[in-house]
Amino acid sequence: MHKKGFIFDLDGVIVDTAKYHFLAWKKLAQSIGVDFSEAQNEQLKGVSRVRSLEKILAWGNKTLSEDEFMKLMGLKNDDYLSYINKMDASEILPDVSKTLDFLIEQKQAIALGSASKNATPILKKVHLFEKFEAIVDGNDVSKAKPDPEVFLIGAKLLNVKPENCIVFEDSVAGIQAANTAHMLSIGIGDKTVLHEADFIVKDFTEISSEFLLNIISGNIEKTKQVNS
Ligand code: B16
Ligand code: MG
Repeated sequence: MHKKGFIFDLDGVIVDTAKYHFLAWKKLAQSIGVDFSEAQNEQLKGVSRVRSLEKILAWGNKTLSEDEFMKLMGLKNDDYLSYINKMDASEILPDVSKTLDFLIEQKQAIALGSASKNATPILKKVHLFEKFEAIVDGNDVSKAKPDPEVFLIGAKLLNVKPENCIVFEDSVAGIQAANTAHMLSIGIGDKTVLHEADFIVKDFTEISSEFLLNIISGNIEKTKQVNS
């Protein structure tokens, strides 16, 4: 039997919490007189909470004391959690559950590879927690995407070699992390943004069982050059 490791990003792949991050960061940024665009917001996807605030402050040419920085991170997270607390299974993105169930039926190894420190409560909220053999999130890594650490830990926990792993990602940083880890990268979202991915789809409705079976049997290989 061919066993692959399928590693799913969370925000923007399984659920659309990217929109809640955007709302919470936007409000926080406005409170300190900084504005940023949707294009700039792409750069916040997949990166850690600390790095996100550092980027926002740089865009607005602001500097803060350590205490103020920590306070603003707390305020952003409180606001973000107010959205998360209202989530339920209806927020799972199209065909994600179907894909997870198909892979489980095919006896494939499944992990979560997210930068979020809120990953476990979110998965529990939408009732997907039990589907994952391993969960690697922002509490487990020291280096944020595009560093491959999160996915390499996932592969290790699944006991699958990195080159036999497949990553579903909506962020540029996450695609770069998967490529650096020598994993097959599948971008979920916009083709122009995620062009570094081996394959790009709009969402899971464009991922067929045949495609997954071809990956499992090794008929589909990496097409993109790996970052050095
Ligand atoms: P938290 P992912 C990432 O999750 C988000 O894309 C990113 O925007 C966020 O800053 C990061 O999690 C940290 O999230 O503040 O909840 O710890 O896309 O890697 O699942
Ligand atoms: Mg994401």
